[in-house]
Amino acid sequence: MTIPSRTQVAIIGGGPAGLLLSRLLHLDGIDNVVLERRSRGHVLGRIRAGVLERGTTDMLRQAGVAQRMEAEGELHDGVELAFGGARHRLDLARLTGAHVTVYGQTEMTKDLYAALDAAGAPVLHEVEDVALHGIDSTGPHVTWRRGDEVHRLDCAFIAGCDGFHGISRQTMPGDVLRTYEKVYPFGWLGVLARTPPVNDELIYANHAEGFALCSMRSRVLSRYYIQVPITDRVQDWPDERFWAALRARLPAETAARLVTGPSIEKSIAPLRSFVAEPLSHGRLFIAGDAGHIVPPTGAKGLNLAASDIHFLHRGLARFFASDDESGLKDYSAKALARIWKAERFSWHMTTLMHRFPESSGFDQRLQRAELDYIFSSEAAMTALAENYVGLPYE
Ligand code: FAS
Ligand code: PHB
Repeated sequence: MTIPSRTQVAIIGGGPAGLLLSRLLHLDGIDNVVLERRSRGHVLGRIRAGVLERGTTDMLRQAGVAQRMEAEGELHDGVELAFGGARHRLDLARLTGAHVTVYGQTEMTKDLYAALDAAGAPVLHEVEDVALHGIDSTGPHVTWRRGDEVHRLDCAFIAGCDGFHGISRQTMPGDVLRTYEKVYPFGWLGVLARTPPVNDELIYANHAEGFALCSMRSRVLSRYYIQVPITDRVQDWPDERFWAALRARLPAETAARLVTGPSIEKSIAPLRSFVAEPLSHGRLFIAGDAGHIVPPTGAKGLNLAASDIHFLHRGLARFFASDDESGLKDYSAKALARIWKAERFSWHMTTLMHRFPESSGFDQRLQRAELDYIFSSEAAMTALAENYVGLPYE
């Protein structure tokens, strides 16, 4: 592939945010180049999110990459919370008229790559030492290295879609950027296994031993998580120990149905809440994990990347169509308004469902009282359900 020296939008990061933006811009005839640090195999080897909000599935349809999701994804009209030895179903469809779609982030990323490849879109992998220049000018550029060769890409805008550890947020001027963070005193140990899921719908479990989540990728591929101390390492958790801990945190009749098997992926993810403000400066626009992180308890991380791209794509499309900068000027405020609501929901679900090391008997009674209240109140169930299926973008 010839490496372009000029484009309209340089996109840093070839994860869901960067790929979705690239695809939407190409459909509008707006030139762009994706610069991804890792190999494609590495990007596709990551096991991450599994639940798509209605807004995200709409974005994938708009991007013309929803065919496989429509065929293979599962529509879930409900989700369950387990506590006090019993399961309680939240009827998403009855309460909100909406559902969520279970379709792995890995599959979504594959679909986006396939569409970009089919269109011959420039996605450059294994680029090193990406640096952003001139973001305060009307002609920024990006440099990077491949082996001994240094490259330069001139552009009109830079989209920083390079995740929490990327370079884009770091390029924001220190006197402009403000960050807000909360780190949780535990992590999630996740296991992927070729076993039938224990339940048709997801189960989020609050238990004295700690939080657990039963999810899936298909009828034959299960995804499970348990809360573990942040100091734990994957090698501390052989499969047998993991399955025993998961069983102990589920209601007895559910645990009895659990089908175990060898883990095909096992990893520990730390939990944090994080927001960077503003999400734009000059010609640099930040989207997805580059700008915010949520604890996965609310299944919002990937879905927030999609809503950021909704606002950023609209602003860029409006600019290139009619020189109208209004969408770009209000990108940060629009995106942050929705981000903070999802941060609140994700923080709330995390504090409601996990056992905090320093929690007192009083704290644990409060958790139980709130869970009992939720399932005794139509208003409380509706509030939980509308956040879980995804708040409107505007
Ligand atoms: P991503 O991090 O996915 O993509 C950023 C890309 O930029 C990466 O491919 C990276 O290699 C590249 N990059 C980084 N620095 C670069 C540089 N300097 N130059 C070029 N490229 C660079 N969300 C959920 O909803 N549910 C979950 O269960 C869940 N589990 C998660 C588990 C883990 C371990 C992590 C890290 C995240 C998890 N998330 C989950 C959140 C996750 O799904 C993100 O929200 C989602 O990947 C966001 O997509 P992007 O913003 O594209 O960021
Ligand atoms: C997953 O299937 O990976 C998943 C589902 C829901 C969550 C987090 C992770 O809240």
